[in-house]
Amino acid sequence: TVGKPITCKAAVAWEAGKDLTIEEIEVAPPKAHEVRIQIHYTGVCHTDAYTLSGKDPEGAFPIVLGHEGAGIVESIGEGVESVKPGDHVVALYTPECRECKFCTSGKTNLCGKIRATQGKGVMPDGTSRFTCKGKSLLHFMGTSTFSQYTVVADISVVAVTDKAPMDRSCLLGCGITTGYGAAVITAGKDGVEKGSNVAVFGAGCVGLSVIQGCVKNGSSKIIVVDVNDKKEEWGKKFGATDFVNPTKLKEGETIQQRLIEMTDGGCDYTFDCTGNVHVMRSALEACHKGWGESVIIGVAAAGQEISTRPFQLVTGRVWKGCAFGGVKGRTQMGSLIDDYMTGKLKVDEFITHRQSLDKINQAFSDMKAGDCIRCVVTM
Ligand code: NAD
Ligand code: AHE
Ligand code: ZN
Repeated sequence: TVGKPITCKAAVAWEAGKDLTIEEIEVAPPKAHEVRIQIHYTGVCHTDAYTLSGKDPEGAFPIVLGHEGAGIVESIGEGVESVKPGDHVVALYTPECRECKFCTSGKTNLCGKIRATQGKGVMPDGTSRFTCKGKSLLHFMGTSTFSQYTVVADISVVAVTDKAPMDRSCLLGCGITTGYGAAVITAGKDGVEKGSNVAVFGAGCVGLSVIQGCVKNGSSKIIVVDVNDKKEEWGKKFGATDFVNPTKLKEGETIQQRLIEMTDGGCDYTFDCTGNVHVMRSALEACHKGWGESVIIGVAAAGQEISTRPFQLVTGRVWKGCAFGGVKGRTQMGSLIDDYMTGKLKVDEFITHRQSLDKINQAFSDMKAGDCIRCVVTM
C-alpha cells in the first residue's frame, strides 16, 4: 500500500537571516529505503543558527532546519529493515550505511553513501518530501527535525529503547554525542588516556560533553577555557578541575603560555568547541611538544581558515577534527542511551530551556544568551 501525504506544522526558513515561520506543510510518504518519523522533540544547535545566518556555504533556502531530534517511526518505504513503525528513534545527520568505502574503512564515522545529496538538501533520489504553499522545501543535514513529520534515509536513523525519554534523548542526536565522542573516540587511539592533561576551549553543550568524556577516561587535569566566567561553575559541575578566562590573563601573557605553565610543558589533548579559528590556533599551540593533540569540533564560518607555524607540527603536535564525535550512529547510539539510562552519562543536566514549536525563534534567542546550554523544543 502506498502511504499518503501528511499535513503538519513545521518551522520553515524561507530566507537567510530571517526568523523561522510556522507553516502547514505537506510531508510526502517515504519512498524505498526511506523512513517517515513523527518528531516529538528537537534540540536547537548552533549549527542550525549558522546555516540560518547565511554563512554556511552549503546552506540553501527555503529549508526545514533541525538535526537534533527524537521521535517515533510513522511509516517506512519499501526495503527498510532496520526500523519499523512504532520504533522510538534518534535522527542521524551522520548516517551509517555499513557498505561504503568510509564505513568499511574502520577509520572514520563519516559515511559517503548519501553525503552529496544531503549537502544539496534533497533525498538520495534528488527530490524533496516537503511542500509548502505549492513550493518545494529543502531538507537539512538529512534530518530536518524542525517539522512534526520528517522523512529521512533509512541509514540516517537509529532505533533506541522506548524507555528512554525522547525529550532528553534528542540531545544525543548532536551536541552531547559530539563532545563525548571527541574525547572517548577521536582523541588519541581510543580517546584521551588516564592521567592526561586536557584543555577544553568553550564550555557550551559540546565542551561540557568533552569534559564528561575526559572524566570517564580518567584525565587528571581538565582545564576549561571560556570567555564567560559563569562557565567555571558549569565546567566544575561536569568534572573540570581548573578554569581560565582568556580575557583576564596577565599583561602580555597568551592563553597558550598559561596552559603550558599549568601543565608542565603543554596539554596532552586540547579541544576547540568554539568555532573560532584564532581559538583553534591557541588550542594547537597549547599542546605538549612531541605528542600533544588538538581536536577541532567547532564549525567556522565560510571563508575562515586556520593557521599556525608548520614548526608546531614538525615538533610533534597533531591537528585533527571530527564530526559527531567520531561516533557511528547506528552501531554506537544504543550504548550511549544505555549509559544515560544507567546514570553513567549526564543528559538532563544540559537542558536549561524549553520552548514549544510556536516559540522556536525564542529558542534561537535563548541559545544565543550566555546562560543557555541547550533548549529543547516540544513539537
Ligand atoms: P555554545 O555557544 O553553547 O558554546 C560555546 C562556548 O564557547 C561558550 O561558552 C562561549 O562563551 C565560548 N567562547 C566563545 N568564544 C570564545 C573564545 N574566544 N575563547 C574561549 N571560549 C569562547 O556552542 P555549542 O553548542 O557547545 O557548540 C560549539 C561549536 O561546535 C559550534 O561551533 C557548533 O557549531 C559546533 N558543533 C560541531 C559539531 C561537529 O560535529 N563537529 C557538532 C555540534 C556542534
Ligand atoms: N556545511 C558546513 C559544514 C558544517 C559542518 O561541519 N557540520 C558538521 C556537523 S555540525 C553539527 O552541529 C559535520 O557533520 N560535518 C561533516 C559533514 O560531512 O558535513 C560547511 O562549512 O560547508
Ligand atoms: Zn549540531
